[in-house]
Amino acid sequence: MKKCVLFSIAALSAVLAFAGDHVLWYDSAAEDSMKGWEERSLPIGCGWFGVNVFGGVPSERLQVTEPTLLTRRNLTNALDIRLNFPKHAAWWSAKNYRRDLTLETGVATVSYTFDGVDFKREYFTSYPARMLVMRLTASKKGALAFDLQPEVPFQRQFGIGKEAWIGREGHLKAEGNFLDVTQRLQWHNVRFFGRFAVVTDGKVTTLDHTLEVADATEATVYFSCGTNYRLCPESFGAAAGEFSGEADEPKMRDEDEPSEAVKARVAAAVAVGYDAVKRAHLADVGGMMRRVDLDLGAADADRLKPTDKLLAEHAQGRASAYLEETYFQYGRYLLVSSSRPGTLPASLQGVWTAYDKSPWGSGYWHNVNVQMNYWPAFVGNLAECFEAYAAFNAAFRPVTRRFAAKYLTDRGIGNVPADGEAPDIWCVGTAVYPYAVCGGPGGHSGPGTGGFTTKCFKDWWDFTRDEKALKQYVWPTLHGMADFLTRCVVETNGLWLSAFSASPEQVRYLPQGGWEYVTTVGCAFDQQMIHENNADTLELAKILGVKDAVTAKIEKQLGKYEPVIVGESGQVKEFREEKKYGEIGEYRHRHISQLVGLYPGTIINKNTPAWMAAAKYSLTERGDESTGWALAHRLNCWARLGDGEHCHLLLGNLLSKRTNANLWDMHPPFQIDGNFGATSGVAEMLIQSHAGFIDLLPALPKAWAAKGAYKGLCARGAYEVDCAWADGKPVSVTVRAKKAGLAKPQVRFADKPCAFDFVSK
Ligand code: FUC
Repeated sequence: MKKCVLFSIAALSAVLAFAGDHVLWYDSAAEDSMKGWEERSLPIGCGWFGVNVFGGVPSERLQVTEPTLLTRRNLTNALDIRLNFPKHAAWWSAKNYRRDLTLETGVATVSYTFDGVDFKREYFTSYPARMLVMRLTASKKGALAFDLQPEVPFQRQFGIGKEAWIGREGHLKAEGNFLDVTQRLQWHNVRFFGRFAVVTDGKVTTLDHTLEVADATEATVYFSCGTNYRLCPESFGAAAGEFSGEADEPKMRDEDEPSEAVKARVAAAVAVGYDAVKRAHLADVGGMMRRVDLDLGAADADRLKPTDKLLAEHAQGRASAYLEETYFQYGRYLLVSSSRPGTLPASLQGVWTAYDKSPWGSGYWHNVNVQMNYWPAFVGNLAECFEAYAAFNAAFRPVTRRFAAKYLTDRGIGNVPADGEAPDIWCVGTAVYPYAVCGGPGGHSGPGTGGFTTKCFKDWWDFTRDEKALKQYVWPTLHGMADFLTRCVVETNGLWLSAFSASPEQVRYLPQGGWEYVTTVGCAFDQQMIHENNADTLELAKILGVKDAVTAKIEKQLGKYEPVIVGESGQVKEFREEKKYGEIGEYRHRHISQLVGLYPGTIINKNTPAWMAAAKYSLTERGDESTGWALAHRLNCWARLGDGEHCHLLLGNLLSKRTNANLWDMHPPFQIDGNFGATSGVAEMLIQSHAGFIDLLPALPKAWAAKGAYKGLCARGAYEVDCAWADGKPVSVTVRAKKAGLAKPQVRFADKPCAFDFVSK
């Protein structure tokens, strides 16, 4: 008890205000550098665009990412907003500095005291208003003064030929209370428009490209932006990523220029005012975030510690349940902030990049990364976040039809669809960008990438039983992929094996030096994902009453894919040719592609104990050290194996070795998939539902066993589950049907039926 005395009243009241919520907070600003951006800036976002808050005292930097602002396969920093506070140049005189982000509200604040006056900046990005709102206040009348000064980074002259892809120009125009930003990126003819509007009780002066606010007590700055990007098959280009030159690259249309829409949004926000815009934002983000509560028994004292200190303690072996809860909710927060109906999906960096050329172009990588982004969506009660990916996938699918044909032709597989046949056939290789699909499977990743993708769609249906989504997206996506995958296999000794096959990015080191990707026939990744896709498609065909050439083919081939083979070491064989574990490929490769049937797939489950044992062997040999997302995939797999201690170890490794002070996951560099995969991994520790029943607390570690609870995690069959536990056993369980007419599900704990309250709809 005595210890409480150590906490200052100010710190305590700050905590009470956030009771129950999860807050990232720091007692210093992020350094104004790439390192500061990656490690310490705080991300807010509304799917349409993302913003990183640095929180400097003399000069605030708010870095804006607009996900369609690409310079040929490279997402680039859209804008840096500077708020300069000339009167606070002596930043070291600032007291009580705090910078925070509350996950349940999506509001970031920066506050400090200067010359006895309390200054506060509040920031949020509203999805309904498509707006960044900056609210600045001073505790003393007229003490607030700042300049608003945006900068368009990385401008370059327009070029010709190979130089054209970097051409970028930006213009600023300040007039009255408005400041407009126009940009043009040459390569895809991207036109960007952004508008700021300042509403204040002080004076606003226009100076060149700056708005100066003086003698104010409060000021609200609204900012919205957009581009002329259109999500449709034509935007993916005639050559769709075959790198054949500028002529084949899509160009956006001048007539879709976004300025009128942006101006209208800003005018609407100004008209309704700050309170109304904020209310709508809180209802939106709060509504989604508060669907799920997780209580792992966090210590109140941990709420009082800055996030970077908690993280440092965690790395030294003092696990913090509060940090673990926060990290779990952060994955949900990042998805809510980066992927919404109507926006682009969450990319490799979500919707945040400050780079000129971001790592892997901030693309959508289909051999694990983009799927991982959506693993927490369904179990985490955020199904609508997946709509952005579903719409994106629907837009690029038609473009891949000819890649599917080319893939089959190039490899002499036959089965090439004739014109008019197989209207929804599609395929996916690895990289897709907003303006390009980079070919079909091949190289380092086999056609199983498609089954890996359709798994998300099957989960969408399973977790929601949303019939509209089933007809509009789920069925055509699975069916078209089944059409492709059933053609990719050839009959070999009674089995149907992927004629070209590659376990994503597995390499073989050559005796003469160097390395090559391992390519083969029928490796586990492809066979498992072909099996899962085909089985899922057949299940849906039965629901929809469809019988056609594709389902006939599946019926002929399913059961002959041999998705799992146990090898001489007792491992799940990654390659058919392998006898002992690790004979072929890197022993501790980051990808665990031979285990995709364990997670996110379902064929390796409690009903297949021999395969579970083999999966455990392979996972153990693969090791607990890897890149961020690779640890997250391992975490999900260990949860499926029911090993809570191993899960907790991996969660610890992620937090202590692959997590920045702002809790962003590090591949390295920053890649958001690890955040999302970690969130789904924690959920998998607490609830699973892939084996025909709801399995409660399947991988609860000792550290969380004494007492805890969750509310609102989801299960297949369209149920929401609340569960409180003590001494590692459920003490109160409620299952709510999300749709009318659903039957009571089977619920188990430790393989035995478990009592629960059922609430039908
Ligand atoms: C896959 C991974 C890499 C990286 C890249 C973006 O290719 O193998 O590790 O995450 O995607």
